[in-house]
Amino acid sequence: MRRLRVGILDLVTNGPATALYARLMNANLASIMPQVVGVWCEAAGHEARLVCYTGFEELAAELPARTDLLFITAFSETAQLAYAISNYFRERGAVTAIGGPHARCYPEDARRYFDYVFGFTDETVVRDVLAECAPHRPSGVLVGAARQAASLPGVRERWRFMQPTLAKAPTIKIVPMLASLGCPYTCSFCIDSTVSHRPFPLEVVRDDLRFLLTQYKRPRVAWHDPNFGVRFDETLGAIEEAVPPGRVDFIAESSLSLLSEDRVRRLAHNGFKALLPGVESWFALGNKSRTGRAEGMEKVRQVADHVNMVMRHVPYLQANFVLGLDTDEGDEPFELTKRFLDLAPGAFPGFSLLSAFGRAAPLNLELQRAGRVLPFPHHFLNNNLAMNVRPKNYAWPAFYDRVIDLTTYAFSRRMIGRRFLANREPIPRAMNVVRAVSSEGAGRRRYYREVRRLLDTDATVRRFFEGESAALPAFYAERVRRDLGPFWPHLPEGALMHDPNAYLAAETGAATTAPSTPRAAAARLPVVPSS
Ligand code: B12
Ligand code: SF4
Repeated sequence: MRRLRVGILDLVTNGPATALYARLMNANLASIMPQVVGVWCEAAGHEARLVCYTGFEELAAELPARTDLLFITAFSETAQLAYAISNYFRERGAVTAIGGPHARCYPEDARRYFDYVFGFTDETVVRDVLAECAPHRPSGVLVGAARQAASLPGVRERWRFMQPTLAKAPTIKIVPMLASLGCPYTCSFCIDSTVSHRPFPLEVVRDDLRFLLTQYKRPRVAWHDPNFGVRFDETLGAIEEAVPPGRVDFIAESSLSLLSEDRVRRLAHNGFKALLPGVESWFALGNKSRTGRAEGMEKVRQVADHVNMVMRHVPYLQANFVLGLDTDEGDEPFELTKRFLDLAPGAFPGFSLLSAFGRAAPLNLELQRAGRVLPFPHHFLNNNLAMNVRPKNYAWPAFYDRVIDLTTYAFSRRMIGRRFLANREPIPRAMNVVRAVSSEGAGRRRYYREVRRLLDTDATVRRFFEGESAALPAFYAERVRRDLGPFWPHLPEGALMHDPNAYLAAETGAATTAPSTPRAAAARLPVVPSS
């Protein structure tokens, strides 16, 4: 067997970062899978080195010079950087592979720039690729397991790969963990709506928590489970068995519907310090927030009461909203969100512009069929730099006016002050202020204002937004060039743009080796050259 020099690159961001919040938090946004791949590569007898790019490193200097196989983990917002780096390494003789949200959402596009594109990944799939490790050009192969893995290496095994990244976090260090994959719910906008729930063996969870107590006096853990609350009693039971109450601080994403007061009390007792429920909209998705058929102001009151109840026990809560959903029309949805902020001033609002991430969700097929998905470069697809779905009920200027108005309200001095007073503990208070005055509040408002100005003054921008022209306005191209810096010249020809309807094309018969949905892939996809 050839002992490979394997490089693993975790792209947390797509260019140099400066914001204070990024300085504090980016290293805490590292993904679990690059660490897992490192463990599997070493177990297979190869040499593995992981680099996590947080925006503060000199990336070109950090990358391993001599690499046989390079794995890159990318969100769509880091896709262009990933494509450029892949090209750079391929020119130097390496074979390249991509995994993560971008590979799952845009496999047809990613295979143009990588030799291997990973879907669901388990140890066998990685070993197959390590064994073959061959170039596949011009079109890479799609590899993946038929379903999510039943378990993944835990913190103890990943520690060697995780530690150097945690060392980059200046104050708060957050360890990423998983107790499950997939979700039993079927929210049509979600990547996990077609992925069955796979709870992990709780023995690994218990062992990891005990291990962490030997490493940190008071560890902080972020659960990356798509919906932590699903196997509530069993997982909490495992936590209670493994660690004394309150010795570990936890952060988790959970739908509000799973957070009854009894459960919230139990979470608080066990050290849960932050929860990130999705509210999404006042006119849809009531099943996620336990509001049933309630809509409009009635739903606002119910959700605010629920959030305030949670915050009586758990000190930090981020309530997530999607702006621009088809169920929204006129001022009302935005005004209702403001009323919610008045009624639940302690919650930090996380706003996302409606985005269709390729084949992430069944709903995207409908949007592509309706011709509503715009070809914004992936670089901007992070839920706020661009909205790649033309809104059903708003003209663009009116939509941006409302987004700016809501962002201004949510991050006004008055709301920052009310949020500060409504939170009790020092870290949540400080975190909320930093987020509001840094990239998320003030930064986004500035950016939205610029986009709004361009909608009036730059015809190329307006035509692109209206879907009348596919020519990328200079404003966007220039930003990618700036972010990619020394890697910009390595971005392959054509790699700035993609086919926004590739998912629909694949579903309606155009050739592809990608599974149409994760569940439709009945068997492991072999490592085969593409057509
Ligand atoms: C947990 C989570 C987070 C966490 C942790 C992020 C992280 N670095 O891992 C936090 C809260 C920090 C977060 C932030 C963001 N997130 Co997020 N997040 C999720 C969530 C809920 C779960 C993802 C997860 O970790 N699952 C566990 C892993 C193990 O499983 P998996 O993702 O299915 O991965 C499998 C394969 O893809 C493959 N794989 C994954 N990575 C790799 C890497 C390699 C090398 C290989 C070979 C294979 C491989 O193996 C896995 C097992 O089969 C998903 C939604 C969902 N339900 O999946 C959104 C999701 C991934 N997030 C999304 C987005 C947009 C964001 C943000 C940009 C939002 C924002 N504006 O802030 C940021 C980006 C943060 C960053 N740069 O790191 C999108 C991504 C869409 C896209 N195509 O880019 C998703 C899909 C949600 C959505 N809107 O649909 N997120
Ligand atoms: S949005 Fe949340 S509850 Fe709905 S399918 Fe996705 S992970 Fe599950």
